[in-house]
Amino acid sequence: MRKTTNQVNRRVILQSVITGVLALFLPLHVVCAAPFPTKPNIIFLMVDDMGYHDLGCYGSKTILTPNIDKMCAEGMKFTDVYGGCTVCGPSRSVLMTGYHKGHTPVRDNRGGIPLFPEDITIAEVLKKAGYATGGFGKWGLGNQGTKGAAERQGFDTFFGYYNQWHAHTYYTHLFRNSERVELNGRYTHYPIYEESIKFIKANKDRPFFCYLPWTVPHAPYVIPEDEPAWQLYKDKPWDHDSKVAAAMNTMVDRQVGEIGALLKELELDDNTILFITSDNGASRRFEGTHNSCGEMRGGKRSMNEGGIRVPMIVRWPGKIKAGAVSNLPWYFPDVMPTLAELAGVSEEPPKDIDGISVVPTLLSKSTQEKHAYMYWDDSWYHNEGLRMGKWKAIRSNNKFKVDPNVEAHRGMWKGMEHESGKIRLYDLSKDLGEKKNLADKHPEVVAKIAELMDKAWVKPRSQKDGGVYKGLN
Ligand SMILES: [Ca+2]
Repeated sequence: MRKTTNQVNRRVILQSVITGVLALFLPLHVVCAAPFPTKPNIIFLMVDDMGYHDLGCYGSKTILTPNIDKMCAEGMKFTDVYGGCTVCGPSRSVLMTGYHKGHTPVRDNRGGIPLFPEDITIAEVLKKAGYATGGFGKWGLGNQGTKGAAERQGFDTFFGYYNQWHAHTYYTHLFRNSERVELNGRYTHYPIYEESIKFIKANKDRPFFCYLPWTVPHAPYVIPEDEPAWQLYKDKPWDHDSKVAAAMNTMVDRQVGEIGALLKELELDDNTILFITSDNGASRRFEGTHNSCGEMRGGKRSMNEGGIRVPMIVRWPGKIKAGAVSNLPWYFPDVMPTLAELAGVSEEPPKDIDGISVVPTLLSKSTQEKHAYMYWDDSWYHNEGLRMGKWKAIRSNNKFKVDPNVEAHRGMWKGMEHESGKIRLYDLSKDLGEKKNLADKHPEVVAKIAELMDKAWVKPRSQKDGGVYKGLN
């Protein structure tokens, strides 16, 4: 790692002094436990509803993402990473808490269901490790002013949408630490991006966690007429939404390039680990234009691969091997223990979380612990999903009878495939499209998976809204 700049040197000196002082009071093994001499900055970019195949480096033929493709070539590309859920809110709950969808506090997607004070978030874990914590985009885990609000869940500052339904418009007001901010007609993504940049600059001399749950390319498909990315697509012979979705992704790509340039300018590049992912599968497959889910079946809200498998790029110059590709299956519960290990506080996350740190894989070590299985459920289709090695199983509508609010959604999805309680089984090594149900051929695998699914899901606490949010105010 380069330590040639004043900024980095100051930080190293400061941390050495702190470590030295701590060494006077702590047992030797505690002082030696920090795996990285300088705590890396962490930028976690999670765009919204972007499909697995919507980046050039993941096979897109129509969407231009040269900056992200370059980041991918300079870092590690994961082929088998999954979001926390099929939809926005619960996926964020899984990400923030390290508990999978059968355990995490926020299970439904109505937007205002809050985290509680006793819930431990990634931001709280990193704050304890001395990180500045900032979030910019869509929170979705508690309305402004509630105990679930981001600034009461470990973030020094949060700017953006608190209730995710508010994020269904790009011309509105936003909130900063629960205080309303008028934007006077600006496209919301611009100030969200600008605040992200300000946070990085303001915290260049100390470790920071910059959480970027940006709302694009989530619907509605609107973008300013003078946005440079729009100029690249506005005359394409595609339907309007295909053009705007492409422009939204290319806009993100430009901004990723700008963040990369800023990190170099601030001489933070070598000491910053950057994650790029999406919160769930593509909301629209854009068949015939972008083919956002490729050969995978389903999309957002589906328990098939198209609904939960997401791109994941991790870049850390000098630490992560450039151009590496990993097929390790992992998912959002793993982010908390991974970031905790990077920050040198592996003991901070609750002991019973479902995640496993993937730091050994990031550093190309052979000591990676693997999941016996990964589990999801959704609260809308009442499907459960489980991946165990090559096997992927989906069970429909087995036991979600508890919450009358959830029950109310059921009518919205009449006509869906609901073979109540029956497991469908697919071999992902041969059938990524989940077309051939092998359940009848492998009853022993099905029985094992049914047992795992039964154990993985516990009844959620109340999924009621926080009670403060009224419309968009
Ligand atoms: Ca989403």
